[in-house]
Amino acid sequence: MLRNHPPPSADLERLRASAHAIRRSCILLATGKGQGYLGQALGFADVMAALFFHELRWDPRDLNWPERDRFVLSTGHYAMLLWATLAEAGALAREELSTFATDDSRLDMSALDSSPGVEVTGGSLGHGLPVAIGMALGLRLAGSEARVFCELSDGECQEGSTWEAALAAVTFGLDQLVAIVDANGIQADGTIVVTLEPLAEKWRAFGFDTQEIDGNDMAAIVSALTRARARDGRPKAIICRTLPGKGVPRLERREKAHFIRVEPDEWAVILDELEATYAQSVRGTSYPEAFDGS
Ligand SMILES: Cc1ncc(C[n+]2csc(CCOP(=O)(O)OP(=O)(O)O)c2C)c(N)n1
Repeated sequence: MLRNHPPPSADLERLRASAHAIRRSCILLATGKGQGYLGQALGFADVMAALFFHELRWDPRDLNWPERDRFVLSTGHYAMLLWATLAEAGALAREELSTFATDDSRLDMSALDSSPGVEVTGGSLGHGLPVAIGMALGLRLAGSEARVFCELSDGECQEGSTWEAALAAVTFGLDQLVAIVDANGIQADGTIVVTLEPLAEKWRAFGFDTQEIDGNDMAAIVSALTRARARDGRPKAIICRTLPGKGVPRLERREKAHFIRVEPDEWAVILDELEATYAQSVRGTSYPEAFDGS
């Protein structure tokens, strides 16, 4: 997590606990607004924990450290997940989270480059990877060892700009670039409309060293990130199959999880479900009937 490299060997239980804490914060952020992009935040929390608490070389006390690995959040609407992650790492004061998506807050509903920890304004989908490639080229020219990690969504793999960028990354041999695709199977109005499959084969065909993993399996995430460290002249792609709403059964079951709105009294139930699921996963406790199918 910090400036030391290579990273320490992964403590998977600790990373899972961090992912859980991030999920809890995301639910509280959504609760405060009564709505939010919570489905994908819960789905991608494991990858964020592995990145920020294990793989990235960065400094929570100095987000602009010049030698930091860059993290590009291409999907600006995942912002709450970044705020929750930064707060968990101590890079943001927890009190600031309560300003989320209010006027004059630094923590917007969608990530802006004026916000802490945001390398580039996201949200106009399909732009993150091209920008990440420019960053990687610039860092290489400057003789920096910093790597560039670019999160992008499966919906963004429907954008031509993503594939033009992929061609460039391979042409320039950007082996310090890691594209991390949140393949959660949804987009704005439900499940993916124009098929992307076989997604991993497409990235492979473009020349990326490509891995396809269960993006909610911490051991698989850490292992994929480890392999992606290879400086072999090829950019890396990790296709993460994630479950929108992960950890909250009633959200996992929702067909439309792109933007979550629930009844005001349902937020507490959502938090309870998360805690119960986590307790079950760490202690092997049985699942409370109250949360089963209701
Ligand atoms: C270029 C562009 N077109 C359309 C949108 C509007 N938009 C915002 S989020 C979204 C859903 C895209 O699906 P995906 O990126 O897979 O995100 P997920 O549903 O998983 O959050 C769309 C179409 C946008 N932000 N940018």
